[in-house]
Amino acid sequence: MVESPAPVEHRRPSVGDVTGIGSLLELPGGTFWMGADEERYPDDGEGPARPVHVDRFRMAAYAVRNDEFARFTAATGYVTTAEREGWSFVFGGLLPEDFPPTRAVVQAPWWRQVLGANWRQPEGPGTAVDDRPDHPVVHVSWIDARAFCRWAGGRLPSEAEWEYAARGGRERCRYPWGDELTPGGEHLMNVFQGRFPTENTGADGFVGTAPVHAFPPNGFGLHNATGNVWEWTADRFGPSRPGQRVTRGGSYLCHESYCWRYRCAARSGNTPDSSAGNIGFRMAADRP
Ligand SMILES: [Cu+2]
Repeated sequence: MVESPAPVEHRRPSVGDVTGIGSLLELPGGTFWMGADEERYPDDGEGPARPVHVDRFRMAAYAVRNDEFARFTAATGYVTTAEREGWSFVFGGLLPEDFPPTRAVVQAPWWRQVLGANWRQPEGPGTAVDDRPDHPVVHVSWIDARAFCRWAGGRLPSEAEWEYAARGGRERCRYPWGDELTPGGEHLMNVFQGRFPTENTGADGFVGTAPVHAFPPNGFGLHNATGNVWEWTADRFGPSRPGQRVTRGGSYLCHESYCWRYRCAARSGNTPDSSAGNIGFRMAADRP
């Protein structure tokens, strides 16, 4: 018996341009509790929870979609880092059984270095995004994300802005809707179900990426702040990971057994020229 989830309080601010690129919401800003005191990943720097102020700003309701990124590259001729370098990281579980041998990441063998993988061909040559225009663009580096935002008249969110927006006005919760992963048994984001990394049941409806508007929005109107794809932010990770930029939100590959980072406070990072099939971004902008 699946009960409907507890109603989520919708304090949706005035919606800006919901049809344009990034569908920007106008967020009021204020002081919120950033971070968490969860102790599972002390090196990530999630804690301690502390009050942080953000000024009013605009934040996209969705991650940038494939069709939006296509408009950018068509207009500018922009070539992404993965296209220039000729490869990107693809989750092995998304490749066909007879896929030619690839190099794997030693500490994380489910990540395969696939020649020809990029945002146009997310699982390598022969794949395409024609059937997923409304899915988040992936295989984009921080450099690519910044270039898109500049073209579209926005910018990447700061890490604090990202978390403030992801929380949607709720205080000190793990997830944008509360503390329970699947309230009443209902899936509210796209993460990994099954036994990571070999058995992906897709119980939430998705094995790979989901459309950016899948699942109900949070209290500010953001969809898929947690889950689906990691999102680049403007900020540097800090001294423990020199040179890296912060990513937030976790992805369709997060599973409690291995990467419990599909929480509002969770942090990760990567070098600005890195790309993978589970990293995208969401655009922010100043308020006029
Ligand atoms: Cu993860």
